[in-house]
Amino acid sequence: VTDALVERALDGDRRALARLLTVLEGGGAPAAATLRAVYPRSGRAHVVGLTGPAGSGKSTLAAALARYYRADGERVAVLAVDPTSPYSGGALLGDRVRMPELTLDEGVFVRSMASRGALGGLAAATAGAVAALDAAGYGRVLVETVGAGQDEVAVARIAETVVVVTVPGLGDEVQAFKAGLLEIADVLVVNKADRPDAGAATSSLLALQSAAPHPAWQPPILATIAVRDEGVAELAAALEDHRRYLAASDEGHRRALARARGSVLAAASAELLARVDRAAAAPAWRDAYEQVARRERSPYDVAAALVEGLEPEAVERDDGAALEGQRGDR
Ligand SMILES: Nc1nc2c(ncn2[C@@H]2O[C@H](COP(=O)(O)OP(=O)(O)OP(=O)(O)O)[C@@H](O)[C@H]2O)c(=O)[nH]1
Ligand SMILES: [Mg+2]
Repeated sequence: VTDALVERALDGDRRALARLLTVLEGGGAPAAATLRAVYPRSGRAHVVGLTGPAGSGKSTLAAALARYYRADGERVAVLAVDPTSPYSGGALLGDRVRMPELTLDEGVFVRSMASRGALGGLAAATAGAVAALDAAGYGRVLVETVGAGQDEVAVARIAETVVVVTVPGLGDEVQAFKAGLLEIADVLVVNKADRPDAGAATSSLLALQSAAPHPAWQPPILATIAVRDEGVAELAAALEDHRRYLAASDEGHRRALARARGSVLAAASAELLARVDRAAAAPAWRDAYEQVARRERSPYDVAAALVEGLEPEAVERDDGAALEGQRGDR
């Protein structure tokens, strides 16, 4: 990665930015070097996560929000992250189809990411991509993720403001939120409000919410019809309210620290996994696998030996000494 590529990308060259995101997606030392250049110049964008069940209308809503912000002259990036798919090509196509007018707009940048290439590092890669888009001057960065598993929640937590998009008629609304979706929601959206059972969905969310009231910020519950741009202005206003709330309270700082910790953890996990992967591929371990296959050794024991023997240093580091004083900290 050249400094020139970073400069061009942050200067508004969209092809350079696309290449930068590919580098970040790939992980490893090139991604680390890129992020080092980009990170100090990020921190201005409002990063909004859109998550929820498959097909609830997240992409449609992201497009509607993008149009709304564009009408105000703001620059918008949409990052569609699919933790369930190893391929990013298909998702990108889908988003293109739904956002034809936006892909012609120089003020909008749409990108899909999948777990391909980022070995266990989707959250790390996403955080890097968000930083790059932010540094490139996209004032609104919308991050779409499907689902409610651990990876999805980890990705959603990259955002400052998390919107959980649900739809009427999911059946047991409680089921859908079990995995912690409700806990991470800053704004709740009942999309497809053109459906007859939209009122019931809103009521059940309200009931759930009153069972666990949040003292400082009660996530608003909004109805939208994304396909008709209905409720989008109200959603944008709620996002702005939440951003102001974060800025005016300790919560903003607390969350920034939690995000910092989360992104360090994600990067550390990806790095460790890459090291383990490299080590496990070494011919020296072949005998050990034979022994495991013959049930002479347990996978755990071989794993312990593998971890024990990990190369101490794989990635060029900026400042190793900075970690010295942190040892006692859990
Ligand atoms: N009736 C109705 N349909 C909608 C609305 N919003 C989105 N849809 C439709 O719902 C379908 C799914 O919308 P998407 O925006 O792709 O949903 P998504 O949540 O991004 O889907 P995944 O990314 O696959 O999880 C599309 O056919 C949309 O046209 C709405 O407000 N009302
Ligand atoms: Mg989508």
